[in-house]
Amino acid sequence: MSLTKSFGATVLAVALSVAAGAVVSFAADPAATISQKGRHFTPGEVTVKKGDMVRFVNDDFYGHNVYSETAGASFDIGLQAPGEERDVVLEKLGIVDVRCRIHPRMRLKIRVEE
Ligand SMILES: [Cu+2]
Repeated sequence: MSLTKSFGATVLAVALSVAAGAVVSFAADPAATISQKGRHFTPGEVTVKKGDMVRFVNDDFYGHNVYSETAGASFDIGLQAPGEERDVVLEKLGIVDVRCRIHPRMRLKIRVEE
């Protein structure tokens, strides 16, 4: 039961980040799906349209914490257990640098176009 509570708290944290600018949707289909596997983002670079949803899937056997500190497009999806999916909607044009708090070498570049 504690696992369920922990997950709920993470979902709440993601929901709260909506107010800070990173919008999360649970209904739409993603424009791109990024896998986290072998401590790499796959693909390592992707282009989406403004307002598109990007889905992060943890295909590893350990946790990741995907985030971005790119100005105007910052988000933090929190600790993501193996098998979990998290969605982020990107509204700011330009390059979004995405990383993992646990594995600093993980790098993903998202290009957001009009
Ligand atoms: Cu990681």
